[in-house]
Formats: sequence, C-alpha cells, structure tokens
Amino acid sequence: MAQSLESIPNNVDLSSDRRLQRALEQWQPNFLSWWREVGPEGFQAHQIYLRTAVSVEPDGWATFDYVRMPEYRWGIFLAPRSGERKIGFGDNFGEPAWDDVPGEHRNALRRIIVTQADTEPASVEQQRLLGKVAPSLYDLRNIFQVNVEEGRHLWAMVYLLHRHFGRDGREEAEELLARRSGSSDKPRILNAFNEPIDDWLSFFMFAMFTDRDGKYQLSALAESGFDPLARTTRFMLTEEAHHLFVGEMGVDRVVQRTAELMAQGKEPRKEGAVPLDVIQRYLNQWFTLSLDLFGGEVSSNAADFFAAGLKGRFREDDQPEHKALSASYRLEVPENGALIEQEVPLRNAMNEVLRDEYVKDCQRAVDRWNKTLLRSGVSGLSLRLPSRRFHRGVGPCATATFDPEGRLISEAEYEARKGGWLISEADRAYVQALMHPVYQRGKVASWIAPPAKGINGMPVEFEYVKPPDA
Ligand code: BYC
Ligand code: FE
Ligand code: FE
Repeated sequence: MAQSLESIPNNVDLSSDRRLQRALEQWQPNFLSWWREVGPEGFQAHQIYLRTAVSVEPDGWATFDYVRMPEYRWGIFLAPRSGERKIGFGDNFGEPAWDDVPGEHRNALRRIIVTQADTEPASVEQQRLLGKVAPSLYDLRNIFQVNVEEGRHLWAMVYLLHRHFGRDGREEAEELLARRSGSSDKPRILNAFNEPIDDWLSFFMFAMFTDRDGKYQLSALAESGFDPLARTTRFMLTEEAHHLFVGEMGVDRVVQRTAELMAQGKEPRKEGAVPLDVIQRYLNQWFTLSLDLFGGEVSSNAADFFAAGLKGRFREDDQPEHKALSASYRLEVPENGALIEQEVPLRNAMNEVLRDEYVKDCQRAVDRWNKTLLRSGVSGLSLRLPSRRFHRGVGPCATATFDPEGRLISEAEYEARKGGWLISEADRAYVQALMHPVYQRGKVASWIAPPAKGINGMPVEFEYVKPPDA
C-alpha cells in the first residue's frame, strides 16, 4: 500500500537528492503507521470524494476523485519561486532572501518550524473519532479533507526539517510522530492542540478559530526571509481556505437551525438543536483558547523573530515601515489589581499586532452569524466575541481574572460565574447526546441546517463517502 517515493508528488526535484530521498523513505512508513493508529477511526477503507494537490498549477492543486485515505498522495509542494526575492522586513530588510538556513538563525527557525509542524498531526489526533457521529455525508467528507491536508502540512514541514536541518531535523521529524494530543507524558506543544474535540460543535469552532490562527501564523511565515519556508507556507494557505470555510459555515448552519426553531416559537432543546447560549459558550471557549496561540502580548521571541527576518506581519508589503524600529504599541495589562496602559517597542508587540488582524477577521465571521440569526427571524439576540483579556492562559492577562467584557474581576467572582461563560459539563453532555451519525445521502442531523451547496459543483445529496465495498 505504501507508495514508492518516486510517486510522491513534489515540485522539489526529490529524485535528485539521494540522501534526502533515503531519509524521507525511512520516515514515510512511520507516518503511515501513525495515520493508521491515530488518524480517522473506522473509515480507513472507505472511498472519500477528496481533492488532492498534484501540482501547484491552477488546474493541478485541486483534483477531485474517490480516494481511500491511506492512499491519499501526500505531496511536497512549494509555491513557485518569484524572481529574486528580497527579505521584506527586519534588520536584514532588502537583502536577498535565503535559500539555506543561516547558521545564526538555525535554532530559532527549527523551533518555529517544529511548532508549526506539531499542530498539524495534533489536529488529526483530536478529530479522530468524529467520523462516527458525522451529521451528514457532506460533513464527513469535509472533515476527512481537512484531516488529509493537515497530514500534508506535516509532510511539508518534515520536508523542510529533513532538507535543511540534518540530523537534528530527522530527530525532530520522529518526535512529531511520537507526541500525542492530550497525552500527559508526551503532549503536543501548544495548549489548544491538547484540548478534546469530542463533538462536532467543537470541531466547527476549532476549524473556525484555531485553523484561523493557522492562517495568520502561516501568513506571517509566508513573509519569511528563509525562502523555502515562505514558499511552503504560501502553498499551505491555498488549502487552509477550505478548512476555514468548513468551520465558519459549520457554525453558521448550527446557528441557522437554532434560529429557525426559535423563530417558530420552538425551544431548541426540545427539538434536538443547540440553544444559543450553548453556542455562545463554545464560541467563548474556542476563541480564547485560540487567542493564546499568538503567544504573549509582549514577547522578546517575537521581536527576535522579526528582527532576524524569520517571521513578518500579516501582509507585510502593506506596512508603512518594514524595520518597525521607531514605532511603539500601546496596550493595557493588569498590574496589582488594576489595568494599566503600557507602551512597548513595536517589535516586542508583534504577537499582539498579528492577534489584532485575527480578531478583526473573527468579528467579521460573528457578524455573518448574526445576520443569519436575523435572516432566520430572530431579532434582539446576537452572538459576541468576548474580550481578548477573558479566559487567557498565556500572556499578562493570564495572571488575573476578567469577565467576557474584559473587566477585571475577583477570582471568587470568576469562579462563581464561569459556568455561564465557558463550556460546562452539562453543555458537553448535552451536545454529546445530540451526536448521532447520519449517513443517508442528502440527510442532515437535527441540530444543523443543510449546506447551501455541495462540493466541487456536486449536489448536496451526492454520495461523498462510499463504503469500502461499494
Ligand atoms: N501554548 O514569547 P512568547 C495551525 C510559550 S495553528 C503553550 O509569548 P512566542 C493549525 C512559548 O513557546 C498555527 N505554550 O511566545 C491550526 C514560550 O516558551 P519558552 C501554528 C505557549 O514564542 C489548526 C513562552 O510561552 N503555528 O497551523 O512569541 C489545525 C513565552 O511565549 C503558547 C505557529 O504557532 C501556547 N499557546 O509565540 C492545524 C507558528 N504560547 O520560550 C494546524 C510558529 C506561547 O518560554 N510558532 N507559549 O520556552 C510561533 O511563532 C510561536 O512559537 C508562537 C508563540 C506564536 C506560538
Ligand atoms: Fe494545517
Ligand atoms: Fe487547517
């Protein structure tokens, strides 16, 4: 079943580098055993209507066909070189971009690549049981599409580790298959990737909020002066758009179903749907967990990454000043029981600058959901993004307690009220109880509206997933 290495689709001329080829050849079976062990459970032999990237050309990166997941062709693709690329920011602004890792930035780059890489398999592990309770064949196909592409993103990062980091890189690549989401002795690196995703509302929130952190991190890395990283992440972003669509529209359909019932004067809880306050608590939880993924508000790591030209800003080209040396950034942080304003050099606030872009994008999606509420006949109620100070586990706000409006409150008050703000045990049990598989073509579960249209021009009732022997 394992494909021969020549058949790994790639645009990096793999066959010309024997050593690299051998290293990847040794890693490949380990990847496949990892996939079989902790990839989507119960569907490895099913035929899934998937898109596969076979080249980076416009007609090649989205080829659709039925595929059994272990036979998906995980390829290695870098966006094409764009002429003589120059470093777009930081101390080395205007110098030629690097094709190889500069010795002085080797550790920092390895750390960034490993951190990025680690999230990809983690998400597959988190979602591995959801196929068993998919709300429709359409959704079942979508989650598997996301899963195989996260697998490809792991390949993309492992290629960089093997190609550019020698023995250390090969060891890191092994470790990426050894850590496990949620494990107590070998957990994944970043917090949100150790959280359970046991129901589809969590999955949609994750694809909406956590994959969206991915979009912004990848965009910052797409500016990197290390050109292979920039080109790899640029291509990953083309796939990421679908993951974000799955999340944003998944939540939208849950909201729509709930709103339609409310507009008819029905109680969502009695109709097997998700009450709006439960949706709000899921939103609060996943938005704030994902905010932590940007790192601390004030970060010398972020300043160093920027100065070195390793990690830029979102759309760095649009920034007025690419060295970011003279500007500063004002933010509010808790200190001795009060919020105080602090002014920091812009470079030290790069995590917060990226988080600003992310929060704007999240607000846009929440506005869409609120339009759906109105359109479905519910007025006077809306969903909201909580303050970015609320429920933080990373950065200065993690040292104090805030309400969703961002007001500093006592720990006692926080403890007494958090059940109304974050996913409670009762919410989890309620949403879990709604999860039943719906595998008939064109049907959807009671708690979600059908999608507006199918995938790749196919009808909604298309057979997106076929049993092994069909
Ligand atoms: N959890 O200086 P600070 C994706 C650590 S998602 C645990 O403020 P820095 C995807 C930090 O390591 C995108 N620990 O942070 C989505 C540091 O540790 P040390 C993933 C955390 O370094 C869905 C200390 O706290 N890509 O692709 O500026 C499905 C102080 O931190 C966390 C990347 O993350 C946390 N949340 O920023 C599939 C890009 N946050 O030095 C895929 C690469 C911070 O004290 N990563 N810490 O030991 C980075 O650029 C940076 O590592 C971070 C952190 C932005 C994550
Ligand atoms: Fe990814
Ligand atoms: Fe993704």
